Amino acid sequence: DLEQGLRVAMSGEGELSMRYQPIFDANTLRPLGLEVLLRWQNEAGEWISPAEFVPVAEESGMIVQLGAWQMEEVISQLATWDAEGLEVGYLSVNVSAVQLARDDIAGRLLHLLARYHISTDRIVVEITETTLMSKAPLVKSNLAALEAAGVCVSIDDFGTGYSSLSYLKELQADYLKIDRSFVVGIGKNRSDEEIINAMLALARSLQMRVVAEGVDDASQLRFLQNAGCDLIQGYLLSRPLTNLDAAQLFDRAR
Ligand code: G
Ligand code: G
Ligand code: MN
Ligand code: NA
Repeated sequence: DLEQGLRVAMSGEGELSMRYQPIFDANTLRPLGLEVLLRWQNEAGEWISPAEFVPVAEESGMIVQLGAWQMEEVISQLATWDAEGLEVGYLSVNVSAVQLARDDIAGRLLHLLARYHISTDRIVVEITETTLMSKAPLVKSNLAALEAAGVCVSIDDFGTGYSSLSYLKELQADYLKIDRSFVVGIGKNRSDEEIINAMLALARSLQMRVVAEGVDDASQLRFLQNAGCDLIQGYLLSRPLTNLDAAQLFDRAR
């Protein structure tokens, strides 16, 4: 089954890999950073979505080992890019609530950043609204330690969970990501457009920068630029890339 397959993938080499989706300045359209997205191609050659295997990894607790492995991989990748003189900006990494609740992820990350001489503000930790509201002591202490060290925090899939606005000011997150489900409504659904405007106003008043996700056509981009959105991510500007293609994109943008 999936759990057993994932166990095999984690013990071996090559089945698990990372893709990097660029995040662009909404106005200049220069790439400013990369979101790290996990990919799994199993022994049979099938691609299994993280939407499918991350929950399995969470339920089994494997996410702790998986997340720790991934963190090491991406920090060393960032150090390699730095050594090559490539300015890829920041890396935005999805971190599961289970990882935050069961692992000293803050200590682990800060240790890696020190070892590879990378400044803390070049890492963005993406969490969901549910994570933000967690009362688990380790979740709270991890987030506080990350924040205190200058690691950035981003609220992913914003507007799709049980948002409690009071938690937004408690954490002082740096970024808010407007979920794709609102972006698809641009030009089609007046209430999606109004919700996006309200999210932008809220973020502005809390001094958060806003990333719109899943932007896949030019009219969506135009709407978001006019509405004052800061950052754009989506297939219109770039799909998730291999490390080599991501490096090329930033090389060209120099
Ligand atoms: O990349 P894709 O659109 O297939 O991702 C599907 C879902 O899996 C998204 O919700 C995304 O946040 C999540 N996801 C992708 N990569 C990672 C990862 O490295 N870690 C965690 N925890 N979730 C991820
Ligand atoms: O939950 P999270 O926001 O981390 O999920 C990000 C996922 O969204 C990535 O797996 C990525 O493949 C997917 N994605 C990114 N841009 C687009 C887009 O423009 N259209 C669609 N359909 N999916 C996108
Ligand atoms: Mn994300
Ligand atoms: Na999202």
